[in-house]
Formats: sequence, C-alpha cells, structure tokens
Amino acid sequence: MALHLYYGPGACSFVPHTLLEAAGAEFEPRLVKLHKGEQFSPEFKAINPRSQVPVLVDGDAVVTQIAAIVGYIDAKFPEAGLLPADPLERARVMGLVAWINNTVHPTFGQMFKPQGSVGDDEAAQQALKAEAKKRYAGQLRELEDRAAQLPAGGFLSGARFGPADAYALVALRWGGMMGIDPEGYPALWAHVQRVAELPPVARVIERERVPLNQFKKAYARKDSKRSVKRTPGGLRPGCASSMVSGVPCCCATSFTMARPRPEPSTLVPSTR
Ligand SMILES: N[C@@H](CCC(=O)N[C@@H](CS)C(=O)NCC(=O)O)C(=O)O
Repeated sequence: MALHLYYGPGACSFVPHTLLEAAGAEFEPRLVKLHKGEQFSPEFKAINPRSQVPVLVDGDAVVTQIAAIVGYIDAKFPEAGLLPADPLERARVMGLVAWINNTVHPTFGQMFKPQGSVGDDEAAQQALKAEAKKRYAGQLRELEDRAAQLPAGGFLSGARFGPADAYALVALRWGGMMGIDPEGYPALWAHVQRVAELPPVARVIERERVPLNQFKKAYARKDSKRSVKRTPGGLRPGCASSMVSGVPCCCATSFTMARPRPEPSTLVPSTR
C-alpha cells in the first residue's frame, strides 16, 4: 500500500486521519505511541526528524504539517470534496485550519506544558497555564461563534465535512483535558458531536479509541476515584518522558487512560 499515515491517538493527526477515511483512501494507519516517546526513535526520526505526527508517506514521498497534508490529500482525492472548489471559500477554510494550527494548538501546548515556555519556575508555570487557559477559552469562543452561524447541516469546512471540522473537534476535546467543559460551547459541542457521528469520523474515533468528552472523564467524575496516577507535578506517568525531552506532548495523556486495552505494536499498521 502506497499511503501510510503516522498518527498518535487523539493528537492533531486526527485531522488527516479523518480526511483519508472521508476520501475513501486506501491507506495504512501507523500508530506512534507518543506517550512512550516513540516519536524520538531512530526509526521515526528517519521519517520525520522533528519527531512529530502527523506524517503522511506516499510511496517514497514524505509530507508533514497539517496544512500541507490537508492540501495533499485534497489534491489527491479531488472527488471527495474535502475542501470547497470555490477559491475564496477554500481560502477561508484553510485560513481557519491555519489559525487553529498556528494559534489554538500552541496555546494548548502552553496549558499542557508551560515549562516548555517558562522553564522550571513553578509559579511562572502556574501563571502561564492559567493565562493560556483563558486565552484558549477565548479561542474556543471564536469557534463557538462560527459554529453558531452555520446553516442547518453545514460544516466549518463548507457544505461538507472537512479539515476545519476535524480540527475543531480535536481542539474542543483538548479543552476538556484541561478543565474546559465543552458544554460551555453549546453550538460547537453540538457540531462536534454531529461530526463525531459521521461514519468516517466515527471509524477514526473507534480506531484511535478516544473519548469525545474528555472533560467528563477527567474532571466531572467525582464519585469514583480516578485510576490514573499522577506525578507530584500533576502529570501522568506516561508523560514524563516527553516532559523531560522538552518537546511538548500535547496528545499523549488521557488517550490511553480511557479503558484498558492491549497495546498494539508500534510503527506498524494498526487495525483499520
Ligand atoms: N505544526 C505541526 C504540529 C504537529 C504537532 O504538534 N504534533 C504533536 C501531536 S498534536 C506531536 O507530534 N508531538 C510530539 C510530542 O509530543 O513529542 C503540524 O501541523 O503537523
């Protein structure tokens, strides 16, 4: 098979993952266990020296960066209509994808790993975390406003499901991980739930095994003891390696905590 997508469960690679499914592409999803630091392995670094997912491999060609991968998938499967054909509409959708990628996504990184920006000073970390959380909530508000303006059955990517919808889903999920209740964004939350039910998206959610409402899982279950142990710094043990590495791990947490499961082998095809 010529096409391979390297992904981390619940990571931003969810975006191209869903697009490949929506396009009906023949591809091999390859799991990279970010929480185990597999992105730093020589095998993975040979594919992407930046140690990040997503990576789309097409034969001998390697494509990285969500915006580039989205454009590549759209060009390769034009009949899927993943992006609007109208140039202006298309530019608007890609503008939204770019904004999530270059603004919302890094804000999450600052909430999740403030030490990446301010070093070991605990007070500075807490201050940045709180400020980034506020900023992130505002950014979700912008997505909420866009979702509220959608016509019935419409998408953030135009008339059909596309990259902006998938990325908005990821962003709202990540908010839940950091204590932002998706229900505070009713139009966006309703949209995200509708998107999650689309068959190609539902297949990816199933494959990646990601709970949609991370807030409920992480914050609202007061009745039972949480089974996930945290280190004194508040991190789950699995995250320690990426914290030490200094590379923000925005996706390794909580995705493995949802339910016990056998760990699939790594950097090899996972079940489709
Ligand atoms: N701008 C990059 C962002 C990629 C990125 O941040 N990927 C994260 C997952 S969401 C990653 O692989 N992190 C590796 C790590 O946590 O060590 C893109 O568009 O592909």
